[in-house]
Amino acid sequence: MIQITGITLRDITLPLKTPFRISSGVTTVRRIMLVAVEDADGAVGWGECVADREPHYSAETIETCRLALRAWVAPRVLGKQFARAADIHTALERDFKGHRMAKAAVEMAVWALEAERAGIALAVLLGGTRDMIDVGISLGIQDSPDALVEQARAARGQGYRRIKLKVAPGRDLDYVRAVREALGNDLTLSVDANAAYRLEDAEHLAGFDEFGLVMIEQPFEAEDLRRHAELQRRLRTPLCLDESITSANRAEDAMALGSARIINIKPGRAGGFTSAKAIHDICAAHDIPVWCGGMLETGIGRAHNVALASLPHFTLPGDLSPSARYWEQDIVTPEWTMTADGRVRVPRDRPGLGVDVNMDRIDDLTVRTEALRAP
Ligand code: OSB
Ligand code: MG
Repeated sequence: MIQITGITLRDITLPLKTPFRISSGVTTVRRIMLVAVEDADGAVGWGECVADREPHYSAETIETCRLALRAWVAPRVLGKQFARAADIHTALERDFKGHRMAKAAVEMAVWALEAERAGIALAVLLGGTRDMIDVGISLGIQDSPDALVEQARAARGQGYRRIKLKVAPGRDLDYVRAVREALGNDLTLSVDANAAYRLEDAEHLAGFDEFGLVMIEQPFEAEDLRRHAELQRRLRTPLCLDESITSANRAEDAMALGSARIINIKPGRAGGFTSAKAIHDICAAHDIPVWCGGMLETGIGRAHNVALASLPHFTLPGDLSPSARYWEQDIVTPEWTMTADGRVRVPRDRPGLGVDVNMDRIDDLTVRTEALRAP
């Protein structure tokens, strides 16, 4: 039995080594809400909320998550007993719509707690089988095609197994063409639009077909499954959905409609590991490849993502860059690293997250703390 006695919300600020620009805006300093869940025996599990300050990626923000965690998540979890972390999902779904990023932060922390208590790796508890995962990099929008070529060249040199280019109207075909021409056809290349286009752009988007991309990620709004299906019928390049995939049912709908041939799974977006595993399973049943996306997480969120990505049907490289790509210093020890041939090792031999949470570092970065306790 897991008896949750406390949930602590800790906001930290952490500057990115280099600003990260996507179609909806630029991030220079990340503000991240970490969640520490404590049980009656004093064991702690860590979670990381993937919501940002502004509702650019989804409707949720750090402040909506804070409200949801305080008002609705915490009361369903605190002082309650759960046989296993998987039961948290049920408790958080009953008559409680949406707020998936808020739910995920606690749900994933409880999975980490259960793994820690059981003395097994989170990856093993989740059903992971792989011990090495292919890593891809997501390159932000640059000021010129030449600048992007330099970034892509450096990424290839570091061994990344797939390079994803963020695109937006006005910064798309010429940028991709420049990278293709400079680095050749062997490079595994994809693009991610973060919903910056509309169906009227279909003909323009068909211009990507000549570059041999492995996928075009989320060209349209999250809700636009039918429009994605219409675009997919007009493109050779596979579409991949990210923002749209908030549940296993949504993934099933997308597959049935033909909205995507590849799916990006982010547990922090989909309400947690139980939901992410269900998306993984339904995609496996439909033979739709999946990969693990990222949200510029710290080493805590990365531990969760690496553990999930070790499940058998994650066959494409994940956005699981090493700590040093994002931060001067991460908040975990050891930091996450990548092999010279672009892979990350799954710490299957260490209990829980597989890395230690660096409390001194977190204390230094903390700008706000809120302790929620059982009544
Ligand atoms: O769409 O995958 C995305 C970062 C912030 C918001 C959305 C996305 C991203 C990334 C970053 O692509 C990937 C990473 O964490 O390295
Ligand atoms: Mg994306």
